[in-house]
Amino acid sequence: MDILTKLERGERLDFKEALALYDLDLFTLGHYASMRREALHGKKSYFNINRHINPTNICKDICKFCAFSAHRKNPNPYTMSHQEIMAIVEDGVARGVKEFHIVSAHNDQVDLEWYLGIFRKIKERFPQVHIKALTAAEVNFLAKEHGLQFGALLDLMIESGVDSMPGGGAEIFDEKIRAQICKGKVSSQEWLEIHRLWHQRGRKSNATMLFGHIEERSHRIDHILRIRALQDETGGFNCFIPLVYQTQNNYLNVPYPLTGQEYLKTIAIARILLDNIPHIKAYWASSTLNLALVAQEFGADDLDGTIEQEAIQSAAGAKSRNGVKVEELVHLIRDSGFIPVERDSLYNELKVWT
Ligand code: V47
Repeated sequence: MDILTKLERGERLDFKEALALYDLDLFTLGHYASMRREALHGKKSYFNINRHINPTNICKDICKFCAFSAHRKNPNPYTMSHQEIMAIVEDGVARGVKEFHIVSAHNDQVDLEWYLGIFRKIKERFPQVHIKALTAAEVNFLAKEHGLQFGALLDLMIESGVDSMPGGGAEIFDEKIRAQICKGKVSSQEWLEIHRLWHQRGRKSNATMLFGHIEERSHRIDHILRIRALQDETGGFNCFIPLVYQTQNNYLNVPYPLTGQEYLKTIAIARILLDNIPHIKAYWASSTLNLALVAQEFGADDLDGTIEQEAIQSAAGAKSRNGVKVEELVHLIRDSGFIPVERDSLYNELKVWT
């Protein structure tokens, strides 16, 4: 059976068929991705009112793509005190922030209690807020640094107040590419195992893919299919997030950024292949807001949120440092023909903005 017939029938594609999707023209891909998006979500586009906090940039690992961690190209190491973090949280909650997205570097100069105490203090003061924290790369680092099994650390995170896990640290699962861009960091197998264990605890998480650097299309397909396989097993992923590699201030020499066309094709292919993951996020901090809005026509149904302070993409060149105002995000979603739906971190609908 040819691929178009399979797409028409909504059937699952294998690796070879999935790779061949890239040879279809953008609008054909957009058509099939939109069919899936609309069947799941209609014209709704989700966002949340969130605040990113990056409590430290001191990192034991050196990923070649990273401009956030304190290294020779970015020599400004910092580690926030719990007091500083709580001041940000107090201010955010007072203005309506409902989710704190907390991602750090792999800091061996602070103890485990410094990491976990952040969550406990936030939850003691504001039990209602959602904490999305610690990527699988951080979990891997902390577990090894402090002699814990992954499961034991995940239990400590839950006891301390972490609600869900962000999707970072996945990068590209292909082991050869991984060895070139982030040698020594969490392996692909470990990343998947940490999310498996998290899902087995009844918790939700996201999955990212960093692309537009030295990987090939086949590596992206391999990555997406490994996520699909784990989702078949656990059902614990809420959303998939293709992150566009930002080219500045890091050690990967990639002269040209990814094209808009390649981004949209990848969003559409992810929507088509991931028949078991409810949401595809166009993370505007890495794609630009403009392209994220277009991505709504190619399968994306989630635009992340207001973010307020973005440090990882912007360190590498993205224009996302100051987040986006909720009114602007709503206006942009509405004016691009979609329905802005404020969601909580687990995708329960909070408010349809009119
Ligand atoms: O894993 C680092 C990426 C990720 C660069 O779960 C870069 O909702 C582009 O976890 N160019 C961390 N990307 C961010 C993360 C995240 C972000 C948004 C939403 C969610 C979610 C999670 O940032 C890392 C890495 O892939 N990153 N450097 C760069 N130069």
